[in-house]
Amino acid sequence: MLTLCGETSEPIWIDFASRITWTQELRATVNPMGEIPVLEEESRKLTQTAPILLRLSERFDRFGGWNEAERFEVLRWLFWDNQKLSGFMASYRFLRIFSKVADPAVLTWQRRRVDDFLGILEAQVGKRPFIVGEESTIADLSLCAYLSFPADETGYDFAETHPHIDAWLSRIAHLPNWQAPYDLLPGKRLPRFRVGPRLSGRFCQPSKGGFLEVGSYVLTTQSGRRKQVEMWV
Ligand SMILES: N[C@@H](CCC(=O)N[C@@H](CS)C(=O)NCC(=O)O)C(=O)O
Repeated sequence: MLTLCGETSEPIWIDFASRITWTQELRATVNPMGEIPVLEEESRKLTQTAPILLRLSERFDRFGGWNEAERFEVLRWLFWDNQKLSGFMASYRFLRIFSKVADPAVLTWQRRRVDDFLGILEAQVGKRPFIVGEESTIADLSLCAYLSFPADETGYDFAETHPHIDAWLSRIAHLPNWQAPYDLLPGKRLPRFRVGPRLSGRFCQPSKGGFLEVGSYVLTTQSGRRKQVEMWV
């Protein structure tokens, strides 16, 4: 939102993967709700994306809708997104991509819920260019957030499964100053490997399926010898 408004901001990387949001220190000093994102504004720390978006929309007089009916729609979709689409998509992506202990039954259940929510979004953006009408609003920015990650992270190839969502995401990506998440956010994309390094002519699969991460692995060669390898991108 700040970037779309032509504003500069300084991103601060935090070690989310190490569960920093679970620490008392973060809750005492940054956000008692134990969540990111946080927008620091003149030493005030603002949290929860929907009120942050509303505040920025008011401040910059952008993306807020043109009349009362549109502003009501913006609120309606923001609330829906927080509870439903982004709410589920965020944890689905996290469990699917980053968790080593994701229960397949939970993933299946989440996927079914996300499928349903995407169907609702597909119908909405099939009828109008943006969520509430002809122009983009913060409802679009909220709803597109988790859908703007690469397909191997979302688990959806929208061009195949949801052509209206795909076209809507493309309209958003063409807004002046738009930047995709990995161009905007600090930190590195987690490297993921569908197959590991070749050893003795074989591909090494991670023991429980899923993806290998950079680090140190013990591999067993065809001759049965164990070998320590480091994996880098
Ligand atoms: N409703 C919140 C959701 C924020 C949220 O869930 N953030 C995740 C990271 S994307 C988080 O901090 N999770 C920490 C946790 O669940 O322990 C918002 O819109 O800001």
